[in-house]
Amino acid sequence: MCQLREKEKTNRQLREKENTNFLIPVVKRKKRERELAQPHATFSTRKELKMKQESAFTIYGANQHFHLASCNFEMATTLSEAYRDNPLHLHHIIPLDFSSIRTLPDSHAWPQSEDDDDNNKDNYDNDDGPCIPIIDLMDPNAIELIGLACEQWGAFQLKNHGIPLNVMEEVEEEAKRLFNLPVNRKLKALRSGGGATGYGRARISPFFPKHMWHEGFTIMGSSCDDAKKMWPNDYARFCNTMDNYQNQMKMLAEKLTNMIFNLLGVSEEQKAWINTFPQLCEAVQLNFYPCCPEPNRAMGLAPHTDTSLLTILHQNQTNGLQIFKEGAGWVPVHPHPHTLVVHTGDILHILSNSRFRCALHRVMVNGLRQRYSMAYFYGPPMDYVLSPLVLHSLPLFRSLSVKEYIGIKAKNLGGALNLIRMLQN
Ligand SMILES: O=C(O)CCC(=O)C(=O)O
Repeated sequence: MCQLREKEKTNRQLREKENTNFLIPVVKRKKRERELAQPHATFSTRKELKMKQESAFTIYGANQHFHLASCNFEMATTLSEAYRDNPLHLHHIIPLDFSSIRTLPDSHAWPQSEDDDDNNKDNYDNDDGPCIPIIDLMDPNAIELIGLACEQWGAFQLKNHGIPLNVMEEVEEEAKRLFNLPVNRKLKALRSGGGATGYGRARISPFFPKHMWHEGFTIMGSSCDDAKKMWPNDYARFCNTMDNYQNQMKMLAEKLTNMIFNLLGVSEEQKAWINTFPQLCEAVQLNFYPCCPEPNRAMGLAPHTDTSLLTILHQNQTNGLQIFKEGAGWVPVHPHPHTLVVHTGDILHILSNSRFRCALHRVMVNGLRQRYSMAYFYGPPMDYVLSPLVLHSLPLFRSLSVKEYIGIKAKNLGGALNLIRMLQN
């Protein structure tokens, strides 16, 4: 009996650790939840208020935040399946027309979090303090350095990665071309309520009480159908650029995965899926953070971890990305020319039996500069069974397919990792 209680206690502690809401501590959060539950506190217009009342979402209980970003056509279908019972309301899909906004609407004004009391949002681009490692892929010790960065941070910056400069310049240019389109053109490629691809707010939007200062565009497989809707006569440039970017990123992701798996001691058989194209889960996410009239009260992208195995991110030369590090708070990831950011996602966290962190990250916005980022999400096929690959201790997670894990995340919002965590002996 005692042992059982001890087990329950350990599990509870583990869950609590994992469930830490990095945005707002519990007591404060409860108070804010009550405040935010007042519709007028969140939504400025009657229409928005009505939408909120109609919405079936209960967003205030969300603990660990995540990003449902991954995969190709099959994945898009699965995500739609996962959301069929909870289709998003239009106000969680259609972004604000930022070009016409001069003041921060209440719907986009975020409460200050306690983490920011120490590490003030004002200082998010200050240069002092810790920062994620910058690793040279040509360094003879690159594998060890990457392993260390994944253990300590769940993220690193990568230089000499081999992605040609023109590929990065072109994808940035096309992302700018897309987000600079008039709203009515972008809305032609609007994501559907249960859909995963196209133009819209961040897919994590319903899990937060406030809206983000952000527009996104998600690609899984070919982007041509959506591109044709926005540029009926001139879509090829966009599609080709996105295909090229995706292919280049895939090669890099494969290389990094091989390196990481070698470091973990994963067998050839266990990593055979790496070459199973086209069933891989991969996606490109274009992000735009317009200049904001009150950047300190707004949030570009709320804290989340990626579902992927690895995420590779190109950011334009505008600050904003931050990674949460225990003991240090929110740490800025300053852009360096020709350098990519790599995050480890939930899947690598599971496969490494918690050895590697999944980086909790968010994006702050800027009063003067627009930020663009292009994320590539990479992971094993949908039917791949996730379970810790190399065990020096008991497995911390039960086995389940990628598809099942995505379903758990979709239905339970946060805390998905806790739901697959095994009891400790
Ligand atoms: O814009 C960024 O730097 C972060 C993007 C991101 O986290 C995402 O797309 O999931």
